[in-house]
Amino acid sequence: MREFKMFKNMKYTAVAACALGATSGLSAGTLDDVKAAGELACGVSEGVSGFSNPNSDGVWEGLDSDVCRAVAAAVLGDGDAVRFVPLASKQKVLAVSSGQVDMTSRTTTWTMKRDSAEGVDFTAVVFYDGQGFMTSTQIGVSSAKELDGATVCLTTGTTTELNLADFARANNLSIEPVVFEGKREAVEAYASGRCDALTTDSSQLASFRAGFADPSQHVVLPEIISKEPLAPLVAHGDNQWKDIVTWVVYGLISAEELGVTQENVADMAANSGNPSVQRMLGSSGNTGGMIGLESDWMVNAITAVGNYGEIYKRNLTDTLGLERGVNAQWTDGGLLYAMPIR
Ligand SMILES: N[C@@H](CCC(=O)N[C@@H](CS)C(=O)NCC(=O)O)C(=O)O
Repeated sequence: MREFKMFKNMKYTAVAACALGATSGLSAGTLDDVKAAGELACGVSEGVSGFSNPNSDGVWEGLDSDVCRAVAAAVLGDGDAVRFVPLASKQKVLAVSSGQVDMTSRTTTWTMKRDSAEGVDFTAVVFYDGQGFMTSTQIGVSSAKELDGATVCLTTGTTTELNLADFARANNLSIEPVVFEGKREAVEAYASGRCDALTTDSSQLASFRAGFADPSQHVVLPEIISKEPLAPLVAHGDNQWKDIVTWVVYGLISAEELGVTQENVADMAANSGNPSVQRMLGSSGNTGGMIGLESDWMVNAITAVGNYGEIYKRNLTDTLGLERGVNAQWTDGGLLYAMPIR
């Protein structure tokens, strides 16, 4: 058996980096609440570049941040009317079900347990992910199946824990999880050599690796051990609000499919002869009215952040080098298939 550093029976209990604010309680009228507040309270991560991460000016960037902006633009006509609320993994479901935030857009995997038993609803998948492993090149493994006897850092309250246990059992490996309260603690512990490997969604591994002083000293192993469909969350029980967030995401994906971009959206709204474009942009019928919004709901969303492909390119391809892969449109062999706006 390979020699790994052993941290058996150690459980690091660092304090979560983000405090929960006061909860406003459940509301059946989130749309009215958001309008009255004049802003969308959107739960995001503690900082994952490419998904949600504040830049040096404190402006939140990333695909998940842009989904928050798109919803704010569709609902309030202003993509900047977002209050970003960073949440540790273990807080992300409760923050929605308790009404502390209006939604989360935060690398959260759609699972049956969360959807059925934890007071939240998932909306539409924004990124198809899967769990992977990263190790230091000094460890010298090239497959996750060589991790017998290894310690693996992860964050509590994530899907990661069960997946890791399943993977270890299925492959007859003895893997010691080292569990942390927050992402920062887990990543820092891994970087400082306290674990042999780090496990989480593979997109996050790419993000964390890119942030290391010398990324070439870390390797993401080839195995993907789970399905992690990531989707924004809303509280269970407010169907109109769920419809709004769901259809804004489908609108962003549809816009890419229909060739509507941040640059051409105004022109398309005025001049497109395509009935699908006309319906989405409110130049024929009133799809916005079906969900309690103005007819220009998607014009505002696309003006604020662009279509899904533009959002993906800006945040994930240009910065982290992530290809579209399974997150390509269904017309390009991927899994993105927006329900029709009509
Ligand atoms: N998709 C996973 C979450 C993955 C996740 O959150 N991972 C840890 C990895 S260290 C984390 O806290 N990431 C940073 C963050 O989301 O703030 C889930 O829904 O449970």
